[in-house]
Amino acid sequence: MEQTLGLIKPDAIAAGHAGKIIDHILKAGFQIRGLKMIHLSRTQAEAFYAVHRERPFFADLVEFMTSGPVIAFVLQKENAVTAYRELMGATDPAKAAPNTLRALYGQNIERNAVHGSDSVENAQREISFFFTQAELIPAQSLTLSVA
Ligand code: 3AN
Repeated sequence: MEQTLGLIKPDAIAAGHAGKIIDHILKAGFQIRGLKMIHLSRTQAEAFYAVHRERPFFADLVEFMTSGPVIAFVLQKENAVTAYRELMGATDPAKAAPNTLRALYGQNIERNAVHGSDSVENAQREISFFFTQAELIPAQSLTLSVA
């Protein structure tokens, strides 16, 4: 089963949207294998977004991503990378399809509420950026047996 790395960004946490975003993700059938809240240092944010180092928005992006805590999570589902990108919607909330996380909770192309890995390869890199293998819950522990 495929895994992907998601983030709830500082704007959505500050606006009180974290609970609704997690609820939306669970209702879409994703399992959460790991979850933590972390306030990224400048060094961590620069490393996480290193591929965008040369882009004009890089300094602002790092500033924003270190302005408050983020919630990081590992999601599991069939085709999790693509499925979660679809649930998030386009990078620019104004262009995101109705009822996607960014259409519902994003403010603009930078403060767009959530992040999701864009490939299986990047998902593995981003998961290990935030989580050790020991911090991830084994899939079989996520199936509740309710008496
Ligand atoms: P996505 O998050 O949809 O994969 P990327 O990887 O192109 O989009 O961009 C990473 C992050 O950089 C975005 N989530 C957004 O916060 C920020 N960003 C992207 N494009 C712009 C832009 N033109 N102006 C400001 N910030 C941007």
